[in-house]
This record gives sequence, structure tokens and C-alpha cells, in this order.
Amino acid sequence: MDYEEKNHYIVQITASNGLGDSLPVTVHIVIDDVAEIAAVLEDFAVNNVKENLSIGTVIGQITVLNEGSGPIKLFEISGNGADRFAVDQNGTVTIAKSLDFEKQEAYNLKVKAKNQAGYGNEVNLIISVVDVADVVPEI
Ligand SMILES: [Ca+2]
Ligand SMILES: [Ca+2]
Repeated sequence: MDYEEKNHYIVQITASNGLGDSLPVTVHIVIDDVAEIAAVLEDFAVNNVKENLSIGTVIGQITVLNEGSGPIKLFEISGNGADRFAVDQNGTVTIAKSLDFEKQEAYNLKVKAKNQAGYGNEVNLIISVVDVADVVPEI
């Protein structure tokens, strides 16, 4: 049934009293229109992620402006290098694979959240990596 298009059904049934008499009865069925609202996120940016942070380090939290028809089931990130980061069900962003400033200084990713209504808006997930001296200079 599609709640958005039709929420009022008229059904005609025949009731029998067991003595051979039957009475047509009209039954109205109204289904509450439950709007399914996708989650709304805010752009996420963090610019001080050191390249030597260990895997699993929390680097931020995605802001959910409206959970819609929550709860949010998952966050999905996409873009070049998206596999280096993970977002859990609560929107916490962590490092999933080690970073290397010398290979990639910034990540311009996208993130969206899925609840029972499906995926909501896609926002920017921008992460800038900070250089850390890789080689300790000899004195
Ligand atoms: Ca490095
Ligand atoms: Ca470095």
C-alpha cells in the first residue's frame, strides 16, 4: 500500500447472521499518513588531522540537523580516499587507514545518512591533513 497516494479505503463486506439473512455493510478504513522524512546533515570539515594519528582515532562528529524518520541506520562516505575514514551509526568520524601527508593532503569527500525513508541529503566531508616530520634530523 502506498500511504502517500491513498489512505482512505472503502470496503463493502457482507455480514451474515447465520439465519440466511445477509446485510451489506460498508466499512471505511483510514490509514494514518506517516510521512517518511530523510535525514538532513550539515557540512563537515576538519583541518587539523595529523598524518601520524593511529587507526581508530576520532577526528570529529557529523552534525545531524534533522534525523527525519530516524533513527539513522548508517552513514555512507564516498569520494577519492573515502576508505581511509569511517563513520559509525552515531556520526562519529574515525581514521580507518593510516594517512600520509606526503601522498594526500586533503580529502574532499561526500557523506549521506540513511534512515527508514532512505538516503537524505549529501553534504561535504572535507578533511585536511597536517604534516608531521617523518624523519628526525640528525644533530
Ligand atoms: Ca608521511
Ligand atoms: Ca610528513
